[in-house]
Amino acid sequence: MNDIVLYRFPVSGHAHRVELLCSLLKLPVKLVDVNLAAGEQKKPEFLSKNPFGQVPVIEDGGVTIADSNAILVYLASRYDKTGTWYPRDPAAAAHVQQWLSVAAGQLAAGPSTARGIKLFGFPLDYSRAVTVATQLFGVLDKELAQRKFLTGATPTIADIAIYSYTAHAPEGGVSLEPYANIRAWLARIEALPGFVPMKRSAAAA
Ligand SMILES: N[C@@H](CCC(=O)N[C@@H](CS)C(=O)NCC(=O)O)C(=O)O
Repeated sequence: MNDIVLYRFPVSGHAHRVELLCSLLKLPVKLVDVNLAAGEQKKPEFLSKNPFGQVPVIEDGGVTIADSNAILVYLASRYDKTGTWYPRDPAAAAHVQQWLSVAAGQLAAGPSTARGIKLFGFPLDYSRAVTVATQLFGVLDKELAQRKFLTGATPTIADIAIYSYTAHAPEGGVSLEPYANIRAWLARIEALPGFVPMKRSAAAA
């Protein structure tokens, strides 16, 4: 199998979730760093891969896919022979999709945005981001009191999509101390064979 090319930014949680799934599935991957600070993602060559001008994007043979959650669906559907990472059963698949929507919704607007404001100076509303993060983590902690992973006893791409920005929430000034079930779940993911971390950034003051 040829390398899957992953266009990423080393401290992007959206890109990390793709790198993490590739590693867990033992897929050969070539990482290509895109210099977001220099605006490389808005240059015509990159826009031809993703017209929204964002990482992550993958190229797999002749297939180009943008959007982290779409990439997770593609990789699990194509390469996970066990069928557990993105289950085919309609109800199980819908439960996974529910968390992918949370990843693109509350996780992006909450912990990810708070981190973006603290680390990169995004001109966005910090107190709103913290409110969304707090609401999300309250729900997540209750859900994870009931099962080992987000949709059941084994991990799926739902867990991978939610993992990176949750684990790095303290970098955005959102503490995980109040959420024992979330912290136990993060540890379970970090114990999976093939787990790779995202580079830590200095925690926000
Ligand atoms: N919905 C997209 C969001 C990706 C995203 O927000 N990427 C950020 C890095 S974390 C990016 O490329 N930002 C650069 C820009 O928007 O110019 C996904 O899930 O892949």
